[in-house]
Amino acid sequence: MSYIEYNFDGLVGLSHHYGGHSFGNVASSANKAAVSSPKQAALQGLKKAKTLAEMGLQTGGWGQAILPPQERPFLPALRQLGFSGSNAEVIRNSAKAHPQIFAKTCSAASMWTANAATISPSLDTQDSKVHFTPANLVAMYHRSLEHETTGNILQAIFADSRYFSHHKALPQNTIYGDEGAANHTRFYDNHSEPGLEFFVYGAESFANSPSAVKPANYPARQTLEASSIIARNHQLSAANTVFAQQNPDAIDAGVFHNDVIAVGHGNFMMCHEWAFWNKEATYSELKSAFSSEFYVHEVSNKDLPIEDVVSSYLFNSQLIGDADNGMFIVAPQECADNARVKAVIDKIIDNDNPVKGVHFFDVKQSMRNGGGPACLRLRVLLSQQEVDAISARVVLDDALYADLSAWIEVHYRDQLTVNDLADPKFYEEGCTALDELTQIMRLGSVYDFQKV
Ligand code: SUG
Repeated sequence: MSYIEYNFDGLVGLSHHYGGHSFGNVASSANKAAVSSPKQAALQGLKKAKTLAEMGLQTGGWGQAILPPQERPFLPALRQLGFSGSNAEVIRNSAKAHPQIFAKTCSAASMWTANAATISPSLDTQDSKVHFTPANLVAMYHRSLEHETTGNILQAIFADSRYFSHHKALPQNTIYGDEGAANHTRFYDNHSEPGLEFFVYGAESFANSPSAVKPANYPARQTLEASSIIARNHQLSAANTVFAQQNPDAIDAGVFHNDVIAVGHGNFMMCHEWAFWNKEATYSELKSAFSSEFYVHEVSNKDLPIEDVVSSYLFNSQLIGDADNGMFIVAPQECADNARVKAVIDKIIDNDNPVKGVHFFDVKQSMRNGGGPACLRLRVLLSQQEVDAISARVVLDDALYADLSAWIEVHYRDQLTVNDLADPKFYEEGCTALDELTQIMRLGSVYDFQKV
């Protein structure tokens, strides 16, 4: 049976703003209160997805799909915090009483679908179903509001229980902090055979001795406990699963997810030398799981200081294609503008590994909140039968691209500040837009609008 990898890119939501909501994410803190452009952000992301869809179609190597945004402000959260009355009253009163909390309920962070869920393809699971676990994202309040709607969306798209198995998000506690696919990579030799699932965690919750390895300043968002539960729930075999810890110094330098410092695909991984705590053991565990060649391209801190890793987001590139036809790096434009990063990319392309070239994309609106090309997509490996079982309109073809572009042009604001979010009209605009989107994408009722 043939399998194809789909990149599900997150459509940027109408409330995209710079709230400085993510402690430990350098870009998010640095751009707090900057004026955002939700329209530009959504169009930039969609253009990247469209370009990759066309390239994938030409080579037949991969597919491209879209995940919808979530409703914001998220009124169920504000009501849970004790604000009551009509929608307009809830919005006005909460924005006045607790502007910072209110802004968090407006975050469009679900655009970074690499954090939406962890997904194991049917090739890797004991029951031969695709397994989905929405990430609880408990480390940041604004992101912890995503998992329920994310679960609704994934269940609406992958509805056929013959092929798809959905798990609940892990318990809402930092012991089980889970940030989804940003800390999960699937390596493989061949698209039609079981792969190697690689889980990277920031800390072990129950290793509380004074010598426990953990960051000193910023949170370790993913725990070993969370990754282990997911591997168990997804029915992965121990032989095809590898766990590794992030280097805590990297987290303290602003590397809040593994996908800010390492990216892997097929039989290749490129990473910075500070990516893993016990790097030699990690590399050799990965290599020994492969019967054929497994390539690791490690970039030294001398060639690329950690500050450049965080500002350029080189390792938040996507890797697309395969070893036979060549892999390509899909990098943020910021990498082309940094001479040191550019030199590193040239070296990767020249070296003995499957990478043949690079494409740069402008996703600046997202980058200013710490989200590069890889953050914006969730990888789902599917057989043709599984693709055929999807009834929602999510695969990005010319017609869906045209409909989504027109929808963005009509409903999105050119500019948005945090103050604009407190206008009840903004919420109403969002509900109207998302109602229309559910029709365009044939999603059913995935949102929780409160029409009072
Ligand atoms: O969780 N930024 C996101 C960025 C997520 C990037 N994802 C991956 N690396 N996979 C985060 O920190 C900032 C929102 C704000 O400050 O307005 C934010 O949530």
